[in-house]
Amino acid sequence: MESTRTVNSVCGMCSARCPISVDIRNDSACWIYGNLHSSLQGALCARGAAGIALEEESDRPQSPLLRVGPRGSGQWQAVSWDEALDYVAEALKKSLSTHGPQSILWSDRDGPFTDLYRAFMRGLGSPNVCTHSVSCDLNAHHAIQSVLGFGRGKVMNDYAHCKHLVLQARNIFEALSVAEARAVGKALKNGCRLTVIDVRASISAAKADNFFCIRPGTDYAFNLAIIHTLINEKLYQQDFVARNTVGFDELTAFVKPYTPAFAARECGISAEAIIHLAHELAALAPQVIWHPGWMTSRYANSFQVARTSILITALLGGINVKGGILQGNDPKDIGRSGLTKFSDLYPAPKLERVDGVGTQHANFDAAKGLLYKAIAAMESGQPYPIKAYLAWRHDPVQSLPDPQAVKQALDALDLLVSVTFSWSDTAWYADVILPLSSYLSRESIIAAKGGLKPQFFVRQRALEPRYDTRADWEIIGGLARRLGLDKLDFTSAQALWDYQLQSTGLTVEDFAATGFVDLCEQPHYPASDMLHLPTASGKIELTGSGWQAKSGQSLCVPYVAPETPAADAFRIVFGRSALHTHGHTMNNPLLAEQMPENVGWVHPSRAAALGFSHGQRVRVLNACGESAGDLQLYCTEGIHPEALFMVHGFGHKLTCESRAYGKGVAGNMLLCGGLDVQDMGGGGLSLQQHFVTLQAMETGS
Ligand SMILES: Nc1nc2c(c(=O)[nH]1)N[C@H]1C(S)=C(S)[C@@H](COP(=O)(O)OP(=O)(O)OC[C@H]3O[C@@H](n4cnc5c(=O)[nH]c(N)nc54)[C@H](O)[C@@H]3O)O[C@H]1N2
Ligand SMILES: Nc1nc2c(c(=O)[nH]1)N[C@H]1C(S)=C(S)[C@@H](COP(=O)(O)OP(=O)(O)OC[C@H]3O[C@@H](n4cnc5c(=O)[nH]c(N)nc54)[C@H](O)[C@@H]3O)O[C@H]1N2
Ligand code: SF4
Ligand SMILES: [Mo]
Repeated sequence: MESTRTVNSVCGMCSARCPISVDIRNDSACWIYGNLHSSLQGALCARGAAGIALEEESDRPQSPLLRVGPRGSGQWQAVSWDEALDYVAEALKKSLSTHGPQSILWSDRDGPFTDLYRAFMRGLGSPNVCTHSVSCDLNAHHAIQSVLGFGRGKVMNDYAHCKHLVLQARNIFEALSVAEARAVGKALKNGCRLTVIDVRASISAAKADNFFCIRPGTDYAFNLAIIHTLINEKLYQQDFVARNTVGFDELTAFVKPYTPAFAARECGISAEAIIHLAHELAALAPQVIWHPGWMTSRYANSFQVARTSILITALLGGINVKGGILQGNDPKDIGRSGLTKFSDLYPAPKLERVDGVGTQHANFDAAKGLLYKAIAAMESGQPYPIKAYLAWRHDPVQSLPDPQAVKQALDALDLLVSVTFSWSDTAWYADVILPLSSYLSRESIIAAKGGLKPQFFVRQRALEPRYDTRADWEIIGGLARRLGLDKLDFTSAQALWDYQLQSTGLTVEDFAATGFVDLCEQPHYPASDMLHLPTASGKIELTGSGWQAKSGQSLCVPYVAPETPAADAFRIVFGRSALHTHGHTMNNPLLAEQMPENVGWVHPSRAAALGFSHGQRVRVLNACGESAGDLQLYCTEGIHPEALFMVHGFGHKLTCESRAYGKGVAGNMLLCGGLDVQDMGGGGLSLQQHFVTLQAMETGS
């Protein structure tokens, strides 16, 4: 019998990218666990453990595929890598010569492994790189930038020293990053208080000292009332605010009308409870974190909800202090050299972006982009046409609202390429599928993680690919070679890593023992409590003065009450389950067994009034009266009566996904016209500004 060997690598089942160790026997993975050298100490979530099932899964594209029937017909021809890459390279050359480099669009899921992709797009000369962020964290990202000058990726929540954590629309114990959930779990054991503000009783709510079941869409009123109370009752950290903030007087005047009594009427939470929370927070300040949220593409005011959450932490003195929100360190902040970037191999394109980021939207981050605007340009040709689109590790058809509208725009393309390891609605609609090896059978570029202890980490190839699939760098290299971008044609992973490490004093052997290299021994906290932030003033900008100077729009935006659903309607509300990642684990044999479909959470009083009961199957209709499929009702007192909650990612309609096919409801089908429903404060989509109705299923249907 062959002995077991262990490879340290990086989980790829979600974007948290936990450090893992993989035990391998007889060329197969037999066990995956959290890297013992890391803070995970062996721990992993259910999805991480189900990585072996993904590897062994045969319901996935097994070789490059070229579309032979109409788009979306599912008629494919299996081809060799040379044929597929030749096809894509020729089509890209045609776009370049006929419509210019700016006609090529790229989107991906962002994160630490994207530098090579960015270099490829720079090499082509296109400025049009977008991420999934418009449907995820863009509002929080821009909100943090408007107050603190740095973005979401640099935020470090110092849970270890925090004394009161507030989670508002943030479900840390189900919408997981294992290290973060463990850090919060440990903090709670050590006495940290937890307040959860949610529209339903999540697992995080079950662990809370205070749980506020808030009326959906009214969080902004709640936060303004907390700010009002902190200021009015002088509960804020006066020295800290005087030294480190600008805009206090303007903020004070703005929040004046937003009393706890006002918020109580909006949110359905008593004024006394709001005042009590403000006092509780002030008593433990400055070791307080009001989490600014993650999935914040929910409402027309989600940018303001995230912005006011940072303001509350700031008023309590919790910025850049132990136990609060810190600006994570880059290698250079602690005197170390960073990785050499692939994107430095080519100059940044000077052409204007198709989505207006940097011009019309001067404040918005070009590293994220506004994907829905790029998609609109496919159809309108304005400000210029987009003709080729590479969706890399991204399923825009399933993750953006209104799949029909997205597909209609995609129809205007000359080329749609999907690079993916699983089937997805976008892959199904593509002209070419380039199948990526699963994360256990590919290596990735070395990645840098900022934080109190910055780190480099590497994904090693634990196994050889089971099918005719390739690693990212092999696919980029193959395209680069054909397009004359020789600098990106790396012949081995070793060559790729050597390039990145050239000025760090490290070699890839330094990663062998643990899979990562810590760049300092001890956590690096700021040396002084005098802040030097990357804002225009260098201070915390309470009214977003620097942001406003660029956009010309005040950030003191009045609260607008959300619409109340009609008597037969519910506001659609989304979230995650700890057992699935978005839309790409529903067909995983182990996870499908644990959670085969989503259910619709509704309040029993609403169900009863409409004649429905717990466990009944109902059809869910969008506001245009179209059916998105059917699901089972889960009646619980633990949800606000206005809301219908479902876990995102189900309702797959691809027959090639044998386990996921036809199970549950796809949320994006419920968002008709949703590509045009946005929060232009932060640029994110408003996926919960939509209502749905329920219909009884006819017997036998
Ligand atoms: N209605 C509704 N819509 C939503 C949400 C919601 O709650 N409700 N949530 C939103 C949120 S927060 C997000 S982040 C998005 C997620 O939306 P997406 O980013 O589109 O979701 P995923 O399913 O994670 O990944 C998309 C595709 O990438 C492939 N993939 C995954 N990992 C990798 C990888 O490492 N490399 C490559 N090449 N491919 C990979 C998968 O096979 C999958 O087909 O959806 C958003 N859309
Ligand atoms: N298991 C698992 N973990 C994941 C992911 C995954 O797919 N699966 N995806 C990762 C990604 S990309 C993201 S963006 C994060 C998302 O992380 P989170 O944003 O924390 O996750 P969600 O479950 O989308 O939403 C959190 C909570 O917001 C609540 N909520 C909805 N509407 C409102 C409202 O109006 N007010 C308030 N106060 N609460 C509301 C929901 O009920 C839900 O419990 O999770 C990450 N981690
Ligand atoms: S949270 Fe779970 S699925 Fe995501 S990277 Fe970590 S172990 Fe993998
Ligand atoms: Mo997300």
